[in-house]
Amino acid sequence: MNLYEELKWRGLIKDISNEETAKKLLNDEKSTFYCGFDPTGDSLTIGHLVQVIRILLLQKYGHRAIVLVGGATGLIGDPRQTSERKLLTLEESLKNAEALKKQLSNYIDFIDENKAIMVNNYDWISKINVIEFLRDYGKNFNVSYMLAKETIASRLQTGISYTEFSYMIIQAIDFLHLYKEYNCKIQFGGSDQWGNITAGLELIRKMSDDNEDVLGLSSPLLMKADGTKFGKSESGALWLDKDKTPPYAIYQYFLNTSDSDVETYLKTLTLLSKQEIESLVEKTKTNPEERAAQKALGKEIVTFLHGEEEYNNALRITETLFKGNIKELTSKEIEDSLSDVLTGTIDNDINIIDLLVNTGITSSKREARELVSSNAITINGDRISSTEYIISKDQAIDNKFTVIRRGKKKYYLIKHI
Ligand code: 545
Repeated sequence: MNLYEELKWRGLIKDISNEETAKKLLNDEKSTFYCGFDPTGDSLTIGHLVQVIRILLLQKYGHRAIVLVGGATGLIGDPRQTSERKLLTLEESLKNAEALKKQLSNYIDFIDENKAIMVNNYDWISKINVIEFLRDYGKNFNVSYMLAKETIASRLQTGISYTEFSYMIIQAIDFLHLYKEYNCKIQFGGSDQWGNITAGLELIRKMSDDNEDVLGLSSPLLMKADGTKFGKSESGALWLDKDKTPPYAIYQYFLNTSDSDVETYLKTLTLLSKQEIESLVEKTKTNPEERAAQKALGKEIVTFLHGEEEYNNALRITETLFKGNIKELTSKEIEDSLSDVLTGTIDNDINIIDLLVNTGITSSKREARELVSSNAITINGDRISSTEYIISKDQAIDNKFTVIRRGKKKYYLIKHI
């Protein structure tokens, strides 16, 4: 399998500017490619992992990566479907750009310049003055061409500022700059980037002489088979920063992948080989209860993002919760793993039946009593059978948390203040 075939097999190609050029640049030559990230926040999310993995895949085939952090474009704002972005201050943009650079360096090795380079478009965009911008670049963009771009067209009703309208020109200048400076011939991104990528191809075609060989590629945005958004947990986005999203939460998210999504995620979010992925998918069919594919997916991703130790930790927490041995966990681990099921906050002692009803864990006192009497409730890992049991801060884990387990699987977290 060559690279082009592998990209197709992995489902990483949605739009492509020219198939012949793709085969030439990806299979027959050693090329330089780039992908950009705007510093709109101080961490990437799991959605960005597709591009990070794709960068590594192209590198594996001997191509050179340019990772662009958008110090300049971050100050302008790539138009979203919904509404105008709030402008970042220069300080925010610089601070976020530093955080993103650090994060990307955890996954991509920038030591050898022949393999990967990190650039910031602030370095060249900030030097262009307004006359140059309008005369040298603006002349190459026909307004009706710009209006026809999906990102712009979809905002004409709700309104779009001249600032965001101009964004594609800046991203196009970047592609031209990297083409001239580094002989960079390929740009890729998610399918939301297609308009910006093609604007760059267009500009290179118009502003340079030998411009046969440039390529744009986009990948489909990840979806879940049930139509819900990929990469969102109960408590919001899944960040790659482990202080924002604990490795355990990432592991759980992927462990819970449906059988119909697991193949797509293995192909786009890991570098496991075709053979390995096919064998895992096969296991999903022959022995779905085992969840071998989901386990492998979770293992690959957590190990890639946070290392083997954090993966082992996530696995240990998973098993401990499965067995119900709550006392083996630290309060930090409890908070990390159960914050999605935080059900109530209490500030004084309370009877178990009242707590179950007040927090909505059961819908009536009768149901609560039945559950307790039939040994279906455990508190911090201990089975409770008395309906007179009092829950108090003194007995909470680190005086902070009470963990309620209903039946075999359902957990609830109560916080003491
Ligand atoms: C800027 C200048 C360039 C080339 C690209 C850019 C950035 C691009 C963009 N990309 C997105 C992004 O998200 C924020 C990340 C950090 C918090 O806005 N105009 O910067 C996402 N991108 C990865 C994928 C994407 C895209 O980084 O392309 O589709 C998400 O999957 O939305 O010269």
